[in-house]
Amino acid sequence: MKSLLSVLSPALLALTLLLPPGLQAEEPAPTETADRLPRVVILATGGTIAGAGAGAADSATYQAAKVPVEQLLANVPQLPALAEVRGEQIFQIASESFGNEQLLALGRRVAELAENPEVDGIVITHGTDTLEETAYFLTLVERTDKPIVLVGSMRPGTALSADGPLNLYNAVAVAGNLQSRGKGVLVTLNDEIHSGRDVSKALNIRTDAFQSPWGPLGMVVEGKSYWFRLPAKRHTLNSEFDIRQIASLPRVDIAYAYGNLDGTAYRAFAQAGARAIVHAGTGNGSVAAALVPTLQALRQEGLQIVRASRADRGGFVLRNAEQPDDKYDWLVAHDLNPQKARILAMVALTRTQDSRELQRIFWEY
Ligand code: DAS
Repeated sequence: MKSLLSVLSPALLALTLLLPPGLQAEEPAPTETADRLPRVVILATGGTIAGAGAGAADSATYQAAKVPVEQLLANVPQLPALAEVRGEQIFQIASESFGNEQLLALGRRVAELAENPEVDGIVITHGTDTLEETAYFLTLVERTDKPIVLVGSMRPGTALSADGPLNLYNAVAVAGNLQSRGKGVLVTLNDEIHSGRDVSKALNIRTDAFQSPWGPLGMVVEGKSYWFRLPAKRHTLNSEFDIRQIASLPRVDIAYAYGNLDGTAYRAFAQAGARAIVHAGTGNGSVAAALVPTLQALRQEGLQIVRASRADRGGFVLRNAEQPDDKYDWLVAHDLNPQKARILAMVALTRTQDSRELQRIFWEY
């Protein structure tokens, strides 16, 4: 059924939006475009959402990356009512096996689809383990305002109360919704809409696994989106990075801090060719006194040192607080968790080696 909005002329529609909230016409339907269903492409990469277990009670024992994209679409027969959807199987892997080459290949395909005037939105089905890293990478490098929505699931489709089909339905609804445009790369799971920048997998065996330290952007219920926040950091069309200009990504590693830590891992990463090391520090990204000389030496050799925090449930690493970052020429990851800091460091290093420029980038993205 077409709602009132779909027959309103744009001028009249604009007029209704000027009315006080109580008098506005009803909220735009979830997937309505001017005169047709939206066209959404689903890029399938694998993961649990494409997983299969031996029996319905096997909600945690299964094999990821088994079900092809055609079957994923067939398992949600309600999709054609939301959008004209078609699927592409770009990979079939568990996402813990994503490497830089997968990020680049996926990013290039997304950019091609986003440039296609016949495509209104893109959904990426993805394993949950590194979904947050892919989502942030695409946030940084996709120069489009079209919705790009990543979706996964915590249970395989063969399990009782599988969460994948409804997650996929919601992802297509969000990707086809005009209101989703310009809000950056999005992640939908468990009825929530998260920013691809903020969200991370906070729990490893529950359907409410994905959380954002600053909260979700909104919710999607029965295919309708409800927005409550907007991203505050630069993304997509407002980014200075572009996947079409990135031929390769430099090596950046993460060293996890704990009591009794020494410089072994850092020197090994440097030996392996790392251009930056993210220090997943205790508390405010703290660096043990015994480790400082190693990090200073590595900085002298040209590596960038990025202080992040292993305490990544919200908050941010303060520059020049307990560590003299200006004196040591170190960077701070701001509120990014270590794995997201690594993604930004890789992308930023494709553009600049200058510490001040790199720190600006960490403040802005
Ligand atoms: N191994 C996990 C992955 O592919 C399965 C999942 O949770 O999606 O990320």
